[in-house]
Amino acid sequence: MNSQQMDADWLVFQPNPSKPKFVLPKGTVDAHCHVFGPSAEFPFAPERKYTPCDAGKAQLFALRDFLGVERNVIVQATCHGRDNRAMVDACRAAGERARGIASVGPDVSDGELEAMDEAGVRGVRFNFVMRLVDATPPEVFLAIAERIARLDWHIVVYFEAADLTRLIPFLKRLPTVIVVDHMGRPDVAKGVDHPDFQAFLGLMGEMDNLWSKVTCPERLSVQGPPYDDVVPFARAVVDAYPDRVLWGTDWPHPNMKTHMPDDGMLVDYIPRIAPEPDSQQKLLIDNPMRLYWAR
Ligand code: 0GY
Repeated sequence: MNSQQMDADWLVFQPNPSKPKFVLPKGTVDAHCHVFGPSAEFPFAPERKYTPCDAGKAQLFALRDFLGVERNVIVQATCHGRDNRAMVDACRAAGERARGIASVGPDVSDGELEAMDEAGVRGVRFNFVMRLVDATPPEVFLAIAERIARLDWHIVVYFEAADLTRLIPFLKRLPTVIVVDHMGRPDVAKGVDHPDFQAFLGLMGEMDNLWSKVTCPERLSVQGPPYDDVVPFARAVVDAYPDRVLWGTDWPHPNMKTHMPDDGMLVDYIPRIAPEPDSQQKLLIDNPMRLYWAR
């Protein structure tokens, strides 16, 4: 099969990121990244909402080694729909150095779940961002949640800040650890003290199974690099819940419109949101190891 043509306005990841000044501690996990294809080998799904550039496992592993990352958590990207083959292939190729998060429908078989578990998949992603996916009824997600809980997997949720209030009753019914992508995408222009972001922090206080990725300053920032306006948000989550936060690059940065981040700069952002060695150890190593590498 020929490769699929990327969208005309697609921004390609930076091929030569800067070398970070911050030296990542040994064992660091990039807990949010993706692979796209390559589409000649792993075609993008017919139901996709965007067609990206190719960004396969070889390029991901090269970035991992360049940045000084030890392990990756590869999250199924919506451009591959529920066809998890590219993500699973990358997990298998990385061996113990990668884990995966899948996207599945109600028709997934127990055998398929077990095969993914064996490849290193440890969770599913429930996506509520409608520019990326069509809506899934909550009962469908809840039925999947019950099944994957038996495998000791967890659930990653992706939603916009405006949807949090509506989703709280649903989140409270989920039986596993829940990891929220990108701090629930706060509107950083409103400031860290705004009731919307305080409600998210409050919910983490109420639900001790709720974790947050303190990822994607490049996506949330209004000011742009070096993302000063996002620092207080990530820092607030790290300070309040140091045992339930994860860091990641989000390489290859799907759907960025304003600019493409420098992955080296995203590493240099870490000490700004987790200044102490103790909080860095938890954010970069202890938390992701507990969640993804317990077995
Ligand atoms: C992210 C963000 C985005 C895309 C996806 O799976 C995806 O397509 O996750 C986005 O466009 O905001 O977390 O990578």
